[in-house]
Amino acid sequence: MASETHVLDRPPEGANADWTIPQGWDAYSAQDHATWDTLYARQMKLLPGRASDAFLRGLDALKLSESGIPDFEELSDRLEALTGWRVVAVPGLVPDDVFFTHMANRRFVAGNFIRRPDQLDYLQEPDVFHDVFGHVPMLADPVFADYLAAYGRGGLRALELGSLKQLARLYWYTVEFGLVQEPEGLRIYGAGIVSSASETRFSLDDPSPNRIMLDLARVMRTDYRIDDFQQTYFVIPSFDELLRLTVETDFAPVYDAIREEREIAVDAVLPEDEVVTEGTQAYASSKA
Ligand code: HBI
Ligand code: FE
Repeated sequence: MASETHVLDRPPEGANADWTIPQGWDAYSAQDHATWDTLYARQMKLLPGRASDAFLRGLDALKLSESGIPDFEELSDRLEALTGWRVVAVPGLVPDDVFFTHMANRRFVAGNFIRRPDQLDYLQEPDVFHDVFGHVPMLADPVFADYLAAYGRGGLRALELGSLKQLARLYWYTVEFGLVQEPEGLRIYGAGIVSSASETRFSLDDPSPNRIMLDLARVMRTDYRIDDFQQTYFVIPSFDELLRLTVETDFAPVYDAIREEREIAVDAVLPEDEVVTEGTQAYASSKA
């Protein structure tokens, strides 16, 4: 959900040098908690049978079903006992090096604000519902938790190599908008999808988008949309495979190889793609 325009270049008033702030749980209004409960109830009507097993197990393990916006300290104590991750509050999008340093140290940065009741369906910046309901349950899964920590380390390296744009696409098409194959069929694990009622349906049920098996170099060349449904979703066979890919790949030569190649359009299907479903792109052309 990173929209570059909103990233400040220094910690705002009152924030620590690492951009963390107190969550301010006592300051949430009854309306804030009610907004969380409304969003939670709406997603839980949709997600059983659509979200990955790991996501649903994470919701239970972290007791996110309890009412109201979670207290990050209590949530982090449960999460840390499972996979060593903690959730830290930040005022909004943080700079890349800050983001990746926290991630490499198993600290997930989460906005402490929640959307207004009139923004239930969409907001540009990640709020506490996108960050905590969308991202945090997957961090209770040991394999995915290792993947995201490895991604954080990879992000710091990509910064040094000037290849962050390519690596950000891997994040986008996995952590934000990823699908995974399970015995009963495709399931959602991407935070941007599980936290959105409309995209939860669209990503699995709509004939419009492509669904293509993830190939690392292919994803890192593929553009993405930050302001509308994805026109292509990438599918992984398992989280074990995603972790293996990330840990076993030396990214530097991949960055060099794809730097010479053209970017791939959001709706493209290539001859070498392992296609699960080729989309009609009817949604995208209806919006054009
Ligand atoms: N990238 N640099 C940067 N900073 C962020 O805060 C950030 C990001 N990428 C994705 C992202 N935040 C969102 O996924 C949050 O939900 C974490
Ligand atoms: Fe996000």
